[in-house]
Amino acid sequence: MGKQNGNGSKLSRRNFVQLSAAWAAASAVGLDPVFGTVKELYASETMKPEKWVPNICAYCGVGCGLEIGVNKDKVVAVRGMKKNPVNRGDLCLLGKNLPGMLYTKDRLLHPQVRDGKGFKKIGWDAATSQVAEKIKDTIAKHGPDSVALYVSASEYIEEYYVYNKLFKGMLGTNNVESSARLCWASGVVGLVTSFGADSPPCAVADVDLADLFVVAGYNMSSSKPVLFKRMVQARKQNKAKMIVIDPRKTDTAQRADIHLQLNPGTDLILFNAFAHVMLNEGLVNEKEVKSYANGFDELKKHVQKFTPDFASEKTGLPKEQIVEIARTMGKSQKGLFMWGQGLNQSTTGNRKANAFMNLAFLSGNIGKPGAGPLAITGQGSAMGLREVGSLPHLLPGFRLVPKDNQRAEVAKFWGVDPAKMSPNKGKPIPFLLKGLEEGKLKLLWIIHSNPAATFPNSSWARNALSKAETLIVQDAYHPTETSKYAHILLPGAQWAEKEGCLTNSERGYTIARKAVNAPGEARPDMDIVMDVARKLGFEKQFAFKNSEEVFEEYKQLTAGRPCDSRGMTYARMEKTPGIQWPVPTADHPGTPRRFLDRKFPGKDGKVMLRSHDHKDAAEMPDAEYPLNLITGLIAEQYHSRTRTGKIDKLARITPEVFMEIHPDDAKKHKTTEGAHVKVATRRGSVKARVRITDGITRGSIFLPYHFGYLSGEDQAVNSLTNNVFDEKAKQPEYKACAAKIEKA
Ligand SMILES: Nc1nc2c(c(=O)[nH]1)N[C@H]1C(S)=C(S)[C@@H](COP(=O)(O)OP(=O)(O)OC[C@H]3O[C@@H](n4cnc5c(=O)[nH]c(N)nc54)[C@H](O)[C@@H]3O)O[C@H]1N2
Ligand SMILES: Nc1nc2c(c(=O)[nH]1)N[C@H]1C(S)=C(S)[C@@H](COP(=O)(O)OP(=O)(O)OC[C@H]3O[C@@H](n4cnc5c(=O)[nH]c(N)nc54)[C@H](O)[C@@H]3O)O[C@H]1N2
Ligand code: SF4
Ligand SMILES: [Mo]
Repeated sequence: MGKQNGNGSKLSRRNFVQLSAAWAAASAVGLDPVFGTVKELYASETMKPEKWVPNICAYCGVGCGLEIGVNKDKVVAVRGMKKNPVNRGDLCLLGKNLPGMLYTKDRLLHPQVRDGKGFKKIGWDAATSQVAEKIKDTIAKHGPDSVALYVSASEYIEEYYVYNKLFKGMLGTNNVESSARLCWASGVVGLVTSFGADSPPCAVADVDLADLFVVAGYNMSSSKPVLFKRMVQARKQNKAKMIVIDPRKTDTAQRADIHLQLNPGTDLILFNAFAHVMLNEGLVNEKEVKSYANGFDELKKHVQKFTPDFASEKTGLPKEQIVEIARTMGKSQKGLFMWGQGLNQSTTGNRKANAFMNLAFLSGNIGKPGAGPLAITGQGSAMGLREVGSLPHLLPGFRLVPKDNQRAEVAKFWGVDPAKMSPNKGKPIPFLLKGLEEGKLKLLWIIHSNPAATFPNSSWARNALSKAETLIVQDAYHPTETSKYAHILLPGAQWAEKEGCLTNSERGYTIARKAVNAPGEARPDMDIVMDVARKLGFEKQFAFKNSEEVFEEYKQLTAGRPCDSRGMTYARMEKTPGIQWPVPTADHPGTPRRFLDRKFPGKDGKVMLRSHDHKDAAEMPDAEYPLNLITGLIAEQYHSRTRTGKIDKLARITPEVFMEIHPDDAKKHKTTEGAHVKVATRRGSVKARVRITDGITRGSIFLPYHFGYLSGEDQAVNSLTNNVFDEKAKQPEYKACAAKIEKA
């Protein structure tokens, strides 16, 4: 394991080179993202803070509470918040290095408009007037659905509320889309179709109780380090088993008791084979399962063809191992089933999520503490945005756009004519971009997202963005891969510079207090949108003086809904972080776990066992493109690197795109460790440095996806990926396409 020991000295470039070499040698991620001890990499304090301000990490869905150390209006330190029940004072490499993202040379400081090939500064009044006018004119000419908003899954509840109130309530279009689409859409559709509603049942504290962790397509040690560390510690105490299912021997897999290094894309076959063994060997309590689940007989019949022999042939795993693990699952009393993008980012991601949850249902691991499917979403606010309705089919309080009565409730609350609120769902981002390409969508306003870097087949996405009649980009930085295409650029305040609250993946509330003023003229995203709303004539509906007033209005709309949050206030969030909805009254303690009575939101109060067939990825390796390309994250970078890419000590660890390849394939393709190669697919090509490792299955290569074309035209990893999407959820298939390698 690539554990490094800090010796307190400053890391020189040479040390970094050594670090990088150690990193490479430890196959996947050698810097020990979980128990990392290179002091310099974790040190955040640059000056003694005068005060500490409660906030939350800007990155992943674990949602670690933290305190921001401030001195003279500058963030000089962060520390984990001890009283936050999720992280209990801990922070990972990314969390510890948050302050570095604020003070970069490329912060967007002023509103700007396109001026020839460049941009020129304008004042806020002119900028928001222009945005309002463009929206008004476009809707007058082409109707409400000719405009759209694309936001992130990392914003505050209040921001989402304001966005949705304006677009869905006042402007009459449900085109409010979010990057949650790229992130967890298949998993959420899986939850909805397995449980009958969007209902994550478990709590993070369940990891302290479990006797079995099944981790599928999830590189948790790098993507959720604080949670994974807690799992590793709990496992030791409870003598729990950890099974990791991943075609790569990731750092996570290396720490597991059993690593199932399956052939990519074959998970559904494996899960159905587990069900086959459990059902045929009498490991399932049929009467009990039927009392809370529908679809039992159908599934039993369906999985008969998924014999261990058949699964072994398809997955490449030994038959005996498949049988043994099915038995372990069947016998487990407290099994936690956790999954990530290795299942979701697929054209059949929703099916894989269903088939994975079947295993929890069949083994009785549901409706009790320490057991069940624990879905920790990718971005920090993916849960919150769903509650507030920040997707094209949703309205606040998990209400559904097409449901007349639910739409009418919201219309009444907002004081608008129900006929003005559109009954048609808005469009997911693949269709919004297609709309731009075809000239049907005229105006796109992007807040807090960088699709020109993160969307699959990014050359196509860039071309679509370039076709917009009006593209408004609201970001904390400029240039980004996306901002280049903007007509209007709006500077957003970011983490530490604004106030709001969010709920993390376990439905827990945390407040983010403003710690410092934003640089230049940057302003909170919510304030910018409200200014535009008021200029569009909705002064009365957007008379909020601050985010707390917005929250107070939003929470009234949760009355009687699954996410009832009327018992929450800012003061309560600050005093007791992590209270989980439903929390209907001020004296309600919150709800750590749901469905302990095994009464579910689905038909007859039951969950659904779903019978699915396997389908190959849209593009499989062939004679011309013989390799399967997997993309994913690395521990020290976050998404498109607009933030972590500028923190020198993080950026230097992995300065360029690398490619993991199996020794046998390296030989076959006549390449060597450290060489540069050209990785090509039917859509584009990228230059990558070769890392030879037996940690990846033969026939596949792996590239980290964080690099966009601003890192170099030949570094844009998403110019390779395939713009095909989950059949239901429309999440991209980032984990599989056909590739070849050539001499660079
Ligand atoms: N450091 C860091 N942390 C992050 C982020 C970040 O950018 N950087 N982003 C956050 C966000 S938004 C998200 S969504 C999460 C993502 O977190 P993860 O889901 O953990 O990350 P990925 O690397 O996308 O994919 C997980 C694993 O799926 C495996 N995989 C690929 N194909 C298959 C397959 O066919 N079957 C199986 N079983 N596995 C497969 C890959 O090898 C990879 O190890 O991380 C969050 N945390
Ligand atoms: N090939 C491949 N591609 C992938 C993935 C993969 O596994 N493989 N994973 C996908 C996943 S899981 C995800 S979640 C997406 C992420 O995709 P994106 O959401 O597009 O990625 P980010 O880099 O997080 O973009 C956030 C943008 O908002 C800006 N920003 C940060 N804070 C603020 C703020 O407070 N206000 C404003 N206005 N702007 C702000 C940042 O500078 C940045 O430009 O990428 C996806 N892309
Ligand atoms: S685990 Fe996630 S939320 Fe916690 S500090 Fe790390 S990136 Fe932030
Ligand atoms: Mo994500």
